[in-house]
Amino acid sequence: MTSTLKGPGEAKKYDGSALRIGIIHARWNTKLISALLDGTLKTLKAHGVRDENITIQSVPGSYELPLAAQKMYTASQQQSQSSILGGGAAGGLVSAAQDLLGGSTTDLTSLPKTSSDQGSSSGETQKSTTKGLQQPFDAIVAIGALIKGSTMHFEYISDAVSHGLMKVQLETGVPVIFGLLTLLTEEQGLERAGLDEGKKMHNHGEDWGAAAVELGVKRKGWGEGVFVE
Ligand code: DLZ
Repeated sequence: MTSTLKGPGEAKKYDGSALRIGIIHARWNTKLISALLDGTLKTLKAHGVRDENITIQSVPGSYELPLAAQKMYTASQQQSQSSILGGGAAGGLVSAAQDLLGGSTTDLTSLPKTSSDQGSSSGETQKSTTKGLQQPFDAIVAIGALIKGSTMHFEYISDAVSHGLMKVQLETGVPVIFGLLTLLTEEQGLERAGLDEGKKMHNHGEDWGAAAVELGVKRKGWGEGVFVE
């Protein structure tokens, strides 16, 4: 990564091996999204986050990101509670109660849930793997790329999604990493996804993966009254 004035500075390397991370990404502007997703995964893994502890889901466009992030978090809590109670009838009761109290999560729980979800249309469902951590997500990365067109669409969606993601993280208390590019031109997107010929910038997904690990580790500390630096 080149050193410039702008940017988060040299990140301390946090240990992500005890973290469970959710990634929600839009499918609009797929070329950018897939590079940004790769960048995010690269740094998550470089920080020790294991494959089986990363759950990836997709939604059509960025507008869907806040709701999906919120519901993914609820689903991860549901999985965690079911696993504590050993699943089966008790787990089923917990799920049913959460459905009544927290609104239905049926839409997301009926979709694939692990990093093997790459837009399968088979409707195949996957429960939390027994290999992976059974805790709720420690951080969620929301990835999207909005490109300005000739109408006000871009302004409305950028604003709604930014506020929506902030609301989700403050209401759930789980860090939601802001992986939304709000682009005036396609070229800006290629640069920020590390895809431009001149390699003007690095892949911003790499920053998002590192931010997810740092916030995941710090939040665990805060929960225990410890300030991890
Ligand atoms: C409709 C639309 C447009 C025009 N542009 C984008 C975009 O640049 N990036 C993006 O992520 N999504 C776009 N969308 C789709 C909306 O986010 C949303 O999926 C639809 O309006 C359906 O709610």
